[in-house]
Amino acid sequence: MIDTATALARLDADGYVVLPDAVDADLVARIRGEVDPYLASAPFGRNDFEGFRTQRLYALFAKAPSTAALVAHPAVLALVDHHLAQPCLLSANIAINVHPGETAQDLHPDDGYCGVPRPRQPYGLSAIWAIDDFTATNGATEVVPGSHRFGNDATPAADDPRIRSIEMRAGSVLVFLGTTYHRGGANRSDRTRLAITPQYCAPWMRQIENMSLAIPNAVAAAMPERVQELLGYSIMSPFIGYVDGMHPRRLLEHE
Ligand SMILES: O=C(O)CCC(=O)C(=O)O
Repeated sequence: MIDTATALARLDADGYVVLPDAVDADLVARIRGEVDPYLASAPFGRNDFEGFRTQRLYALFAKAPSTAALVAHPAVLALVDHHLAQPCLLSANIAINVHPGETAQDLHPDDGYCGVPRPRQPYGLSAIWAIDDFTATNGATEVVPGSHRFGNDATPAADDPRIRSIEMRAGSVLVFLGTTYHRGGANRSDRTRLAITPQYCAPWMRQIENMSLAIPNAVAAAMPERVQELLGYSIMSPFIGYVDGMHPRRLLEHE
């Protein structure tokens, strides 16, 4: 396992880092077992970004509670906590199953929706966990190294020669800054490519998934305290996130 200082140095230099074999095969199998029944009937995406040959499962804790171990993985949270104001939030937690024939996504940064001009500090970080091995042909995520420093006038082209395919074994995780340009790759293989992608954001930003409405209180109540905080059962000082003047965690007390 790469230590936190080395991982932070790589994030700073390249805008991304891979933590190989960060979870074991048992957890990978458990997560696959939880998502497979949903994937059996999940539709393909509704637009080119979601992917016309890609299935996505949203509100994932309600379907695959074992993904909490990925979302709150200490090695990932060490990187997230270093970069984001606290208590940061879980912006999204999505299963992405890329089918054969899928084309590459548009290159994009994940925190671009904040609208703050670049170059700038990241207001989000993303993790992409390989549940299948990621290969250059099966739709492995692609990144543009160093693109976290690009200004508004330097959006990389779809065929930028710097694009790098992130090949990694199942159980490994790619972590990148919200400012880093990346995309899901084309799947030219004959197998699907499954990933789980938690995305984290600053505590003052709106979450991409409306977590407190998407995840039932009873499901949130069963999650570790750090996951509850990430979902939004937390207060940013001095009082951002109150519910009726009280800490939102009180909503979980009687579940
Ligand atoms: O599936 C992937 O590898 C990346 C997906 C992605 O970047 C996104 O949907 O925002």
